[in-house]
Amino acid sequence: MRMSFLVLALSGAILSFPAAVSAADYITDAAAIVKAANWDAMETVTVELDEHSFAPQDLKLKAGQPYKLVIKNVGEKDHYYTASEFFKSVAWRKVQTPKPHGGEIKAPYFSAVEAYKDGGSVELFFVTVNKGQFEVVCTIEDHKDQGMHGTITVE
Ligand SMILES: [Cu+2]
Repeated sequence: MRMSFLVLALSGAILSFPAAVSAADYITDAAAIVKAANWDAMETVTVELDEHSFAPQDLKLKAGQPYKLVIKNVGEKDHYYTASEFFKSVAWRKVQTPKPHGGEIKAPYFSAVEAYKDGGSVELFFVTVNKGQFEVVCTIEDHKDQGMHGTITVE
């Protein structure tokens, strides 16, 4: 009797624990997740940044799926795609700007991407891991209040 009570108390503690730590963490075993993923099944999703919107405003992604997310600025001002919690919730393969004059970055996580005005784009390659709904904003001046906010939902 005493034993089963202890197990119940423990499992309650374990169940409540991941939600408390996941927001502050990033995906530490990203290399293994990226290596195991089937990149032939990669899906490409493009978000266009303009004055003052994200199109689409709300993204729905599947957990465990490899993606190429293209952040493209079709506007006349520089814009940010800041999704710090989402960027900590995926396994990163790389971030690149297009060839022939672009470059590539590999990093465990980061908080924001800026795409420059008049057609600048940044390509994000990752595997979705954590489910949830994450906020996206443009942090420049009053762009968020003017409409540059949205969500990324991973199901
Ligand atoms: Cu903006």
